Amino acid sequence: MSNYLSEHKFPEELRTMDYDQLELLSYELRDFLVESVSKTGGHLASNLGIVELTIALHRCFDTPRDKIIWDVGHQSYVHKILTGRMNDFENLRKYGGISGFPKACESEYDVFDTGHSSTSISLGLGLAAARDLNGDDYKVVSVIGDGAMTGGLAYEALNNAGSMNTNLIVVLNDNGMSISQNTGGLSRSLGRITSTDKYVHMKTTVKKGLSKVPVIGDSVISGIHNAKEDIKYAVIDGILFEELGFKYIGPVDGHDIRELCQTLKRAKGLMGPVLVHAVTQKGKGYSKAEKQPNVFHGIGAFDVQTGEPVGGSSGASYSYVFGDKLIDMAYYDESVIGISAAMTDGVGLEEFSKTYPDRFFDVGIAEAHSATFAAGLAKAGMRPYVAVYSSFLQRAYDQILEDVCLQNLPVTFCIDRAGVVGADGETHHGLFDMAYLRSMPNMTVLAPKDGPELEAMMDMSLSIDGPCAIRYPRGTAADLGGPVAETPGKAVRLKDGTDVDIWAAGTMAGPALEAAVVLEEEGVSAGVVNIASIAPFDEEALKDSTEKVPLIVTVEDGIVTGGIGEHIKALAADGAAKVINLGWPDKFIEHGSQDELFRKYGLDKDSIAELIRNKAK
Ligand SMILES: Cc1ncc(C[n+]2csc(CCOP(=O)(O)OP(=O)(O)O)c2C)c(N)n1
Repeated sequence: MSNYLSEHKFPEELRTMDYDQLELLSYELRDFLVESVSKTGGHLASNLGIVELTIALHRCFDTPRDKIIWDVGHQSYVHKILTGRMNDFENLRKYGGISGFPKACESEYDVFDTGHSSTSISLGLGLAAARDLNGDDYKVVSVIGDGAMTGGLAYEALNNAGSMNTNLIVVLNDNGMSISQNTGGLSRSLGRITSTDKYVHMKTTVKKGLSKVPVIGDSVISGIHNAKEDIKYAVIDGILFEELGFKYIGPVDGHDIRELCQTLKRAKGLMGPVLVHAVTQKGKGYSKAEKQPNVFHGIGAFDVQTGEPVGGSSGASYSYVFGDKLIDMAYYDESVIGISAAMTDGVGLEEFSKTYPDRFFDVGIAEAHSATFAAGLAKAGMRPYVAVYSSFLQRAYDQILEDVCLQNLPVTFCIDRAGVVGADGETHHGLFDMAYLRSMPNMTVLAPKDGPELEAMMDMSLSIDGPCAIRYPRGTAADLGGPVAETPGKAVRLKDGTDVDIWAAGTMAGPALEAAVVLEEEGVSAGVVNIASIAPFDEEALKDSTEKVPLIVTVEDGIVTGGIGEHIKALAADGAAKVINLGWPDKFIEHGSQDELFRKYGLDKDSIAELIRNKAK
């Protein structure tokens, strides 16, 4: 068994190793990835699929002088291992440990902090344009998956790059998968290219040819490769990328380091924008991940032998409660439609997509389009439910405002992963939705305190003749008991108190109620109000509250700036009650478990109780 990973200095020594050694290194990397991610959790399948491509990129390019930009960045583990961070993997995605995404503060090899899809070509093109203006000559390589290529921003960048004639290399890592099976016309077209008899035949012919050459020099390979390119140009008519102004090279076997290196070398020598199409297998080398690449896309700790999860939470998640309820609603109402932007599983719509395939749409990684598409459906009488993670919905700000709210169309946004999400960190926390949605005219914004209230609010959404958003967090759905909201615009009192009222948004009602119990035992009488309806807001109930108690504490799992707490403070400004806002501060919140972050930022029950204990005296 080789031991290159611990004995060599990377990425420098990749450039002096021979191809046999590099192949052995790829086995070591896969072993390490499986072992390591089985303990910490993380994005396994995408990284298993990109081992050879990462080796080839760092071998062929002079990193960090040359810039590699990883789209989304979830597939950057191999890159991190090969750029000096192997020993940090035991703390991958943990509080204080390395991030699961590229982070410029971690390494000079990480060019941008990424996490949201389809940005790499724009980022690369910007770098390349600045390089040209500055008279520099480094290379810029954007590595983008076929899933990320379904995002509109990627096309805007391709279109722009095609007319700029700057040197930019785009490597398309095509594994046929987004998180689930990839969707759309481009995916179909790529599939056609890689499944043609000619491509399969060429691949085997060239491989056989290579194996017959006893000592393979670079010039021999180049010769074969060029011939191969010529055939491909001839067989693939009107390829989209060529039409857009790119030189297209491919498809190449993304697990053949030699072929990859030859191709990248060729791409480096070409002028203008070049697209290298590499075909890879998601989950490669670990049979469980090869069979279920969607399950191993992002996974918690698991048993390597069985592939089964270890630990983790039990009980139905909010995503599940949402998906199950939507199936129910669709049964009684034929206008109910489910929409996902490439997150069918994650948002809990898997079962819906099978039960009502005609009324389900996976639109690709295209959140902006999902909102406007839903507007079209609603205009024609449908009741679309767009299920989307909070942080990804940021992509659709303008579409929600202009295409949904301005027309007052009954589109419901079911906003999953609202609040801090934990290990995925800055790019994935959903902290801004309340702040930007509650200011949109016509928009009703609801936040359930628990699972039963989520179901009640979904029923409520059908009675709202306009845009609606329901936000709920990552994790197991709570059941706090007590009354649930029945009408938009109404808050729900969960507990009476005389010293303080805690106004809690959504699931923050849980820690608020717990804090109230702790305080009660200490002789502080704390009431709890579930805000429930962020917009419209129940001003009457607030007026009652400010007249009864001297202190109001607002708690929200969202950014304080522009949030509901600030609104409450403004409304109560003329009254006698003092208002204190709790929520996330005005900065990007790091990764760590949800519990750790709630504790650190004073949003767990103990911190809420302590603050009130000090202020209510
Ligand atoms: C704007 C946005 N929407 C959704 C996601 C969630 N997401 C992360 S990776 C991924 C699939 C990416 O597929 P692909 O680019 O083909 O990479 P692969 O994992 O297949 O290598 C999705 C949908 C995201 N990161 N950003």
